[in-house]
Amino acid sequence: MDCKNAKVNQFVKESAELLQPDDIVWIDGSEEQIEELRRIACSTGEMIKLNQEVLPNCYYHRTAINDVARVEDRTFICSREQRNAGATNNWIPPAEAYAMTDEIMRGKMKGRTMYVIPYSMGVVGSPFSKIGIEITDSIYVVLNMVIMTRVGEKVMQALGEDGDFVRGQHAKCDLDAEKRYILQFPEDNYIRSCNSGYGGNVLLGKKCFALRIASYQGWKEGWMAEHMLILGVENPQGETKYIAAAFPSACGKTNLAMLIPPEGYRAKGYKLWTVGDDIAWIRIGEDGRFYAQNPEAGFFGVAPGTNEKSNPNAMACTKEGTIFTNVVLKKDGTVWWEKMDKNPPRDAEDWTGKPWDPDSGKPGAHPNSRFTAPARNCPCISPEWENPQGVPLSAIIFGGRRAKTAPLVYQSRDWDHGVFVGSIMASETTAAADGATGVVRRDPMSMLPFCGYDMGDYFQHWLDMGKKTTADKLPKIFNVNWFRLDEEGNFIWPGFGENFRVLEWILKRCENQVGAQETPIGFVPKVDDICLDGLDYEIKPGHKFTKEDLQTILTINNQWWLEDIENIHAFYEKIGKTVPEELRNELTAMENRLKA
Ligand code: GTP
Ligand code: SPV
Ligand code: MN
Repeated sequence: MDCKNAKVNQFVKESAELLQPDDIVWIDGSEEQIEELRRIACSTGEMIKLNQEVLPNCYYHRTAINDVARVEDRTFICSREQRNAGATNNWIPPAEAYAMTDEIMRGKMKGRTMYVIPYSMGVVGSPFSKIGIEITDSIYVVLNMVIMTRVGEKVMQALGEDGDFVRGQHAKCDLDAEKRYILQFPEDNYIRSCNSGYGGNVLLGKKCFALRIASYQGWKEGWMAEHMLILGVENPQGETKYIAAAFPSACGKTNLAMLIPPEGYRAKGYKLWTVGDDIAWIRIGEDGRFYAQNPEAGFFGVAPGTNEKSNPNAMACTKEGTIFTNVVLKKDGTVWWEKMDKNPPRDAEDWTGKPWDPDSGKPGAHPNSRFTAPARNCPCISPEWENPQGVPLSAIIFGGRRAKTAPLVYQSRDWDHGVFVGSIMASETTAAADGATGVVRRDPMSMLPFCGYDMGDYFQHWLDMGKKTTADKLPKIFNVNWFRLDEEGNFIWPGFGENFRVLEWILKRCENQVGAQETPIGFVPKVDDICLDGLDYEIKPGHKFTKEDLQTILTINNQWWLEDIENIHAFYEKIGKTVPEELRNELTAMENRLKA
């Protein structure tokens, strides 16, 4: 590929000097080149070609056993001043970070090929898209980027001779967990990743660029990069309203983004459309409304728990052109994961490549095993998903995984209160990141691991965005929790497709078509306003979900909330002086209402 952009050529040259590869290959995005890379990856064992009759163009990959999730404690925001990374991010001064990783990465591509991937986040050539160049020595990364972003020649053309881009360098090195670093340099538009081969650490367009770097760019340029799905709900009159929702990793974004409404709603003519499942770039349009765009082109989805009942649309996405990572590999060249169906395969290999005994009590697929599937495969992909302007938002939803305290759904009183609701989000940790799972931690706007600058400044940016338009144009802000448990640890709410019942209430609230109950934390539905028609769910054998159960998960327990408030105070203290006054006042006001 002929590159006329001097800055790109310079970056490639510098990278080659550092990494010392035997060869340099530019990814042009052609089917021939991609096919050749698949062939090489299969010949070295990096990938396995799956049963092409059942899963055409699908491949299988295993990561190293010590390299299965994002590594938050090894992820750094290398801003010039520590104050700009803020108290919730790890920080190393940029000069030190470059020098340290120069040492780690020097010469690490000797005997290897260096791939140069020009990619666009967002539709190629749209004024709202941004371009990146990723350097990598992993064919797995190249093939994933081909699905997750738009790559190749057309991107170079859009970049032109002088266009600017985000520089990303990835080298697998020795997959040494002690020398694994995921570094973002927001002021330099630069990303470095070494000693990992796992998704979120190495597909640099995703969390590193489209969230950490882009959130910083959005702060400077007056827009927002958020860890949000985007969906459209079409009503029987054919009107579509759009919603964006921020849930932490492995807390239900892909599932909500692709849900199938319950039968009763479908019969009336309701439809759900997927715009994106993980990241939203949000700008204010000329009409003053908030427009959300999905910068990605594929889904890097959690495999376990995905099945024909919970998420048939996601299952359909994975039938062609998909890469499966760390799932069970069956003898017939197909794949399996926990809860795919009730027939775990015998004679299969687990995610580590060992023969797997389903009765061993050990999972066959890693809990953070993933599929990488093209968005175009999605049966409910929105006709608007590639609209470069994005889609206008009626509502923004925050949500976490909370066994107690947070009700099924509540609405904030106004924008500023909504920002407060996002800032106090908390969720139990999941397998999507290294470390203990099931621990409740504060995760504001589900951006704790992804915000590229100071969290207090980020809250202020949210407040400022609200001031750029009039109240009637602002999306209404809600909070949901699908994960309330009973005393025995069963999910009380049916979740998945049944979440549509909550979306209906949310959209009715946006249109002023339904009332609500005012509580110390915000507006909660009256129990009769969440439609339960046709719902048939057993919380546990012999206990069908009833209106009383709905009442339970809609009731605000002041004591639980007051306990939570202690933790929120501590979190705000940790962020420090940059927490906006408005949010501190909201916290005091909520505390007073709860004590009253
Ligand atoms: P990331 O890709 O890590 O950002 O995750 P995500 O937010 O897209 O989460 P995803 O939709 O993949 O769901 C993660 C896990 O939560 C899966 O095991 C799902 O089965 C489960 N899950 C999703 N929605 C629901 C729900 O409504 N109720 C319950 N009980 N579980 C759910
Ligand atoms: C997440 O962890 O939120 C993901 C998966 O979407 S990863 O790309 O690994 O970050
Ligand atoms: Mn995610």
